[in-house]
Amino acid sequence: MEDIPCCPPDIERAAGTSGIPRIDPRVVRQDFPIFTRTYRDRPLVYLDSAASTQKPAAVIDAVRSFYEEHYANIHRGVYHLSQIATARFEAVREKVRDFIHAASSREIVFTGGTTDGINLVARSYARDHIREGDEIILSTMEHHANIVPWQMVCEERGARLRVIPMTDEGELLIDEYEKLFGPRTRIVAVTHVSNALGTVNPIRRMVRVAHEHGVPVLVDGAQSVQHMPIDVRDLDCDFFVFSGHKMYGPTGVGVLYAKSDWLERLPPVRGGGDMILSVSFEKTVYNKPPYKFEAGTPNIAGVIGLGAAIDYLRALDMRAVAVHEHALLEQATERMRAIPGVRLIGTAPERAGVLSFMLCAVHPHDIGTILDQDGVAIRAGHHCAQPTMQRLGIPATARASFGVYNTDEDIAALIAAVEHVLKVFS
Ligand code: 7TS
Repeated sequence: MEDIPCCPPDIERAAGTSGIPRIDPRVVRQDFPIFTRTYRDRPLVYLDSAASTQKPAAVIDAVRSFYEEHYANIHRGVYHLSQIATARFEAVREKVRDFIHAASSREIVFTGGTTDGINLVARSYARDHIREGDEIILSTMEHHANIVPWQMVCEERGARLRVIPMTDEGELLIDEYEKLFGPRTRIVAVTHVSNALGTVNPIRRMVRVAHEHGVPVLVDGAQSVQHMPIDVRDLDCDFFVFSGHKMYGPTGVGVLYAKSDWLERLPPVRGGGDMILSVSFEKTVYNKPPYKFEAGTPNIAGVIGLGAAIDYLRALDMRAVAVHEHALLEQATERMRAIPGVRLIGTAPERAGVLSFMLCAVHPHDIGTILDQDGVAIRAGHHCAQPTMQRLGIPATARASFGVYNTDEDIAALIAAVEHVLKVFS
């Protein structure tokens, strides 16, 4: 199998940047209608792509034209229009498979997003695999979406969480991770990239360790799939989840990838239409995967938009996306580090997409508010990662996060706005 490097420094080491097309964000911006508008009488400086990315015209148009020209419910119509809608919907399943290098499109389940995918796995897996006294391994840097569903399972089953510790810089302690495994460990659920710190975790290695103990791994790819090439077979994870809206697609749609034998073995958690082969009051026979997990009418137009987002990213080339965003992150990190009074939060050597920071004596919400007045949109808060904040002993951070459309000027605007905040509070 082609060995796909999975984080930007890997990509540069493996290929140089020679065979990789270069992204010109000024050209890319022209694909995004929102950047033709001004915001507070200036060009929009959008540095909150980790929360949600803006949408290219290709995605907006795909959704609109689907509704205008091809719309019908899927998997049920004998009429031509429904068959076209079904074919387009199923073509996206194959696109997703190809994008993340899954072995089969039967391993691709459409969900409502990352949160939905994690809840699905937690509930389905728990039914036959988690008992009283069992253990679930998570990391300190998980988003609440990869904590709370497991906590709910623990409450229901009498199981408990074991947490991988991390350094002050935001790196997981892999030796400590290895020590957490025991006879009661049932699953590992870990984020690929931290949304609060930007840390890229060594997933391949973590999966290898878990598999040596016979334990499956769920990877939260919400903050990785839009920043770097993903090869789920190379990662060898059992489950991989992500959201459409963070990768230039619509809201309300996402993907659960699972190795096919898991999808065969795991029970569905939502019952209804489409997930069955036959129903009687005596007995229901479930459909085969992935349909077994897709009860009811799905977000058909959302899936179509997700397909357009994948086409868009593929045309840019995910290696190019990784190199471009890595360069932005390096530049922003260096320039922020040079400002007295700035404290960077999350300084692991391998990072992607996110720059978290604090300014001495200024609450992150005040940073966010003043930056907004300067036309710079960032997020301030705990980023739905309260345990990460607790570990670092801070209430919140200000966070700039990057996408394919961000430019050097965006970084310059961020730096100028941060200097403005420091002046206001000096
Ligand atoms: N996991 C990670 C790592 C995330 O960053 C997020 C959302 C989720 C799960 C949940 O994704 P959803 O699409 O189901 O909501 N993260 C963020 C963020 O960083 N700012 O706003 C949402």
